[in-house]
Amino acid sequence: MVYKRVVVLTGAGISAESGIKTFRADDGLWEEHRVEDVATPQGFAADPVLVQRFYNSRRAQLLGDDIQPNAAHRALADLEKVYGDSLLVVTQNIDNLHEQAGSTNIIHMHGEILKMRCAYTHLVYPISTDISIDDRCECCGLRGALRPHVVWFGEMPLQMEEIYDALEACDLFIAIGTSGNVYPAAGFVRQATLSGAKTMEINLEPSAVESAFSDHRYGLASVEVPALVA
Ligand code: BJW
Repeated sequence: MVYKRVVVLTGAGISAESGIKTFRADDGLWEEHRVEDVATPQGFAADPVLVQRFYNSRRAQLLGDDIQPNAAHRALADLEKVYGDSLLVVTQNIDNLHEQAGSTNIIHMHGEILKMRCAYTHLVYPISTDISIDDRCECCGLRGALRPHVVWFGEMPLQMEEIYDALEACDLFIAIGTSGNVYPAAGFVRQATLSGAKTMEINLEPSAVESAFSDHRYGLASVEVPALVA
């Protein structure tokens, strides 16, 4: 591949083969939970214990021995060795599998499950264990102030200015393992197209925005991504 600036958007599908559930599959996370209950500020306000439990269990799973980056994460890390800072991975995933594989130029637009945030001061802290609503926040000393450092529906995704700057400057945009149902990420392909970039979708199946892409590869991310960057 010979491009000057590449932006790769990743979604839950890239981590599926590492053993992390996607959201919208038949056995996905939203089959087990109502989105409104666990992924909105209103859900958190109504039942913080349920929401903390949901994220505590996903954090415990991620920190278990079974979850490792797969060939797709590793292929993107290898690509960064060639492109350096000219390759930006924008992930919607809150896991740390891109980092574990060796990628360093990453934006976690929907946050990171291994961090927590004070709801009042917005200070962000690393976390490796459970968050309980009884925990006191380091910065404000209040109980119940700590929340997962993630972006719920109705909240503004992170580092949007940097992302749009990169989309305006890129000549290749690749989306991997995302259903194209959630905005603003689902709209990035249109921004990249406006910038004159080639656009490619890699997914198990056509996404909700597949017609916006100029190129498509359907199959497992662990097969298609290494094949693309080889
Ligand atoms: C594989 C595979 C394998 C599986 N290999 N592939 C009406 C129109 C437009 C927008 C809105 C609207 N009404 C409301 C909105 C806004 C709303 C929104 O988009 N709602 C939609 C439901 C319509 N968005 C927001 O509220 C966002 N904020 C916002 O818009 O702020 C205002 C703003 C304005 C202007 C500019 C900027 C901002 C915030 C969205 C936050 C989403 N949060 C979540 C939870 C994060 C924390 C957590 O993880 O718990 O993010 S929801 C969930 O969905 C999570 C994901 O990151 C996100 C996307 O899911 P993803 O990754 O696509 O997963 P799946 O499961 O859907 O798809 C997986 C795909 O992989 C499938 O296609 C499989 O086939 C494939 N696959 N195995 C290859 N092995």
